[in-house]
Amino acid sequence: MGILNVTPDSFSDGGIHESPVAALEHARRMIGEGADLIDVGGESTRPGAEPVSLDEEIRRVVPVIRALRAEWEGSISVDTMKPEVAAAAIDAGADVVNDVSGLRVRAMVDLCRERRVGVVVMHMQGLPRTMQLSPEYDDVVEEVRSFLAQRHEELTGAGIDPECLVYDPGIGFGKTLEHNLALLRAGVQLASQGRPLLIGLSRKRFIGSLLGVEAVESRSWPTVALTAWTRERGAMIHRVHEVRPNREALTMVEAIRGRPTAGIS
Ligand code: HH2
Repeated sequence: MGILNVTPDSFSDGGIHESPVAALEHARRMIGEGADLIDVGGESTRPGAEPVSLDEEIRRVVPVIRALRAEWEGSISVDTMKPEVAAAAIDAGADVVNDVSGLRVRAMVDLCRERRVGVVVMHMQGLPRTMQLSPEYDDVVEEVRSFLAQRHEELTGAGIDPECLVYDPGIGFGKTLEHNLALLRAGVQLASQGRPLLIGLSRKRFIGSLLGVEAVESRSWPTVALTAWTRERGAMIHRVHEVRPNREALTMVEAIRGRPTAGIS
């Protein structure tokens, strides 16, 4: 999953792909490098980020999704917590909703069921503005696992096809360094009911903490190493900024595992 942030303030690539033309170019590059899925986001969820208005978020993501859909048949997800944005994105051609709040809003559940889109259900403690102030768990692995399992029951109970669901522990979303490491260690145990596990760790802050360096650019190679590691721990979808090196790492892992590498060039 290649990340396409159409935002002025994302932590890693804010402002770079803000115009629709630049965004589309970046999407094409990631597809050329082997992305199967492009995740378009119009609101930064970095710790402390200010919320964006509905109209502004729609204005950012819809033109990019429409233009990308016109030239590409792969999967396009919209990274949003707002059902109105998700609806506009689906009308424009998105076929997956990536909701970092885990579909807390009932209208989002109804929309995903009615439009029968794929859904990424992520765990987050709190909300982006405050989530890193003092994250606390008794047992982070058990709490995230049981939250995702409970969401599975609730969402399928509300009529969402289980085949549409993907789960994500939400690395960095209301988690300390130790929490993130525990979740990465747990791997596939976190995914509910055998549904695929998605991991988003690309260039995140915990990597900088472990290395003792601040620069976001210095987090790229460790991201690639962790992509290979998390694949071994059962992750099936890897949300990354830099597609080529991560795709190459996955090609190596799949070759060693002896699995077919269909779609990996
Ligand atoms: N991480 C970010 C945003 N969306 N979605 C899922 N499912 N999982 C994640 O781990 C995840 C996510 C944060 O990364 P990024 O999009 O690069 O930054 P920002 O939120 O500042 O735009």
